Amino acid sequence: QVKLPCRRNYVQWTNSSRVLDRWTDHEVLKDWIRERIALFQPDRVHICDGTEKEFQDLITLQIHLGSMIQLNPELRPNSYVVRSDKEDVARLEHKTFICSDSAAEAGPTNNWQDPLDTTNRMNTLFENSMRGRTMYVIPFCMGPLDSDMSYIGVQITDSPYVVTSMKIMTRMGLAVLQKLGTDGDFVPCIHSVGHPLVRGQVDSPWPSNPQKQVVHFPEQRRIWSFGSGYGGNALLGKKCFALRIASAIAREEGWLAEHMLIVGVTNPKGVKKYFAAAFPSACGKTNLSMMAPEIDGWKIECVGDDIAWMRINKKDGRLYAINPEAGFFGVAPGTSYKTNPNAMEGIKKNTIFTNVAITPEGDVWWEGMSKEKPDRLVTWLRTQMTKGDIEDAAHPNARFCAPASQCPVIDPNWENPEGVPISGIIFGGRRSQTVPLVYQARDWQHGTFIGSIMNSETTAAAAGIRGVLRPDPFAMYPFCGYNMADYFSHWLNFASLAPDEKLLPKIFHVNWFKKKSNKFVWPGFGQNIRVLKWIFERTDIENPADGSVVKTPIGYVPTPESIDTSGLDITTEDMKYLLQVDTREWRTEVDIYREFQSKFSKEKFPKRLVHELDLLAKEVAAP
Ligand code: GTP
Ligand code: SPV
Ligand code: MN
Repeated sequence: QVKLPCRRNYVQWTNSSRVLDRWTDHEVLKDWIRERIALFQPDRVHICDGTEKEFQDLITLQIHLGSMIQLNPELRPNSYVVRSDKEDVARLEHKTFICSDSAAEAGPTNNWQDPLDTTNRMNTLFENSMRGRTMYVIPFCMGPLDSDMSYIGVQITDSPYVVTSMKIMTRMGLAVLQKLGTDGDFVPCIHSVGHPLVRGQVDSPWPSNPQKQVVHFPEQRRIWSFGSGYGGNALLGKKCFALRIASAIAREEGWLAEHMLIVGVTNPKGVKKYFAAAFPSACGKTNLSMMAPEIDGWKIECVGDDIAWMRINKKDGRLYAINPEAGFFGVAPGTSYKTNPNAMEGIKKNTIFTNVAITPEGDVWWEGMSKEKPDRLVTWLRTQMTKGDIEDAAHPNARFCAPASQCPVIDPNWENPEGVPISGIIFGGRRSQTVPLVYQARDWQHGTFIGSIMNSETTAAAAGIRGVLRPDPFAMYPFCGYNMADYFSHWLNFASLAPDEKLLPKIFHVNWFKKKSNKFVWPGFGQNIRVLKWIFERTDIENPADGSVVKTPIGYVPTPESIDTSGLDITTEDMKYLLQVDTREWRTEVDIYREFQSKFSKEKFPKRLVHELDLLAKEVAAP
């Protein structure tokens, strides 16, 4: 039945009686799949068609394997919990590599390895790595199927958890094979949990391998990931493709692939504008993108919560953005009906939860979900706890994975093949000190500088210590697929792609996380609309120096009166604190930025950003 050049003769086709040839006439794709089968030696091969039946079959399989638990269908229909291995809970930045031809092309912010050595090493790791397992082939499209801005990938994986997650996070299956045709381009993505099974061996509920690594070849546009099953390491369409590989493609083709949410904001007069915002991992993108605004008359609609692909539209010369994803892979802890009601509504059904706690009723729980803790629960580490001693019930990077279409405030244009026009770009970070609630850049170059000097306190989204300040320019430090000096130049030069710089979005910076006595001063969440309102109105003003702003060394900061705080319980003193620019603190900042800039080669690093830093240093210098 199977005419594949495999060493083993019992490759079965469980998905369909048809063989590879009947699935596609794409010879390059078929050759690639055949080579992978020969290397990985899976017991079965399954080409994913993307149907609901296939999804349900794979869910049933995971339940049977003991790796997935079905939640109470009356409380949370078609929803499941998966608990990972203790060592496999977040992105692994020190095991993520950019294998460009030279180390200089990867740049000082990436881990580089020689592409040839790495290919050889990965070939050895992957040899026979799928023995005893099914190899799934997932054709997927990043972006709406009918968009010129979309790109196709094909992921091979031996994890049914990955397949069901990819079904939620991307457009996948037969429709993508059709779009690919006989010679369409695709990014080949390979993933194995690296845990082959011998006959009779009982599988682990979360198979993985200690030799975890996530490897990117930007020139060849391919991705290899081994050993980890966690989201960012295993759902290769997301950070690996849509950011690391796509950023390299975008640089070549003159567009932008960014770690940004996309949100539609409508004012009480009915005027609507879209904004894109880059905050580092676990710093508030999902929350801002679907926020329930706390001032009357304003409306928020969500286009995307994590990644934006943006290019200049030839028709009107403005910057347009699409969300390449089809689902949300969001941080669960802290998500509640108080902080993010739209996320809570959007995960009521058809959701896969990872590393959350389970209540006796068969529902989920995590820290911050409700004021009252449940009487009893089973933690993500599978231990029983009772009310008094409930602690670390969910992992701080526990996630929900839900279709975007279920979000009650999903934007009517979220799948528009042309994307949505962007009026403002907002940078932000987690800064307990120094950085004001909001400020505006003077122009595109200054805005690029503001993106380039972002620093943020580390979170649970990546393995390692939390709460340490580190550079995260454009929230892209872990995701830029090439030298960040070139990335900055790309941003600077991008202005010349617009027919007129005036058509480009205005650039802002926000910080929801400023602290006093170890407590957040700004209420955040739905109250962030007050800052969005100021930003919204600022985008109508052609010259940022006009209007009620204070010109400061870092840019234009709102006067305290120009932020609408009506009905908000916040003191004038706190507002002053949130908006202050303390030159002494900024002198320390300047030192941090200098140190960061010094990591790059002088020839590569854009002079315009050195100039901006010199300017800032001069303005904040001690009198
Ligand atoms: P990734 O998916 O990792 O890229 O993260 P994200 O940027 O989408 O972060 P998300 O919105 O999931 O927020 C992460 C954490 O920050 C959650 O625990 C939120 O509850 C918390 N958070 C979000 N917005 C705010 C805010 O305005 N104020 C405060 N204090 N916390 C917030
Ligand atoms: C992030 O870490 O920025 C995420 C989650 O959005 S992951 O998919 O793991 O990258
Ligand atoms: Mn992210």
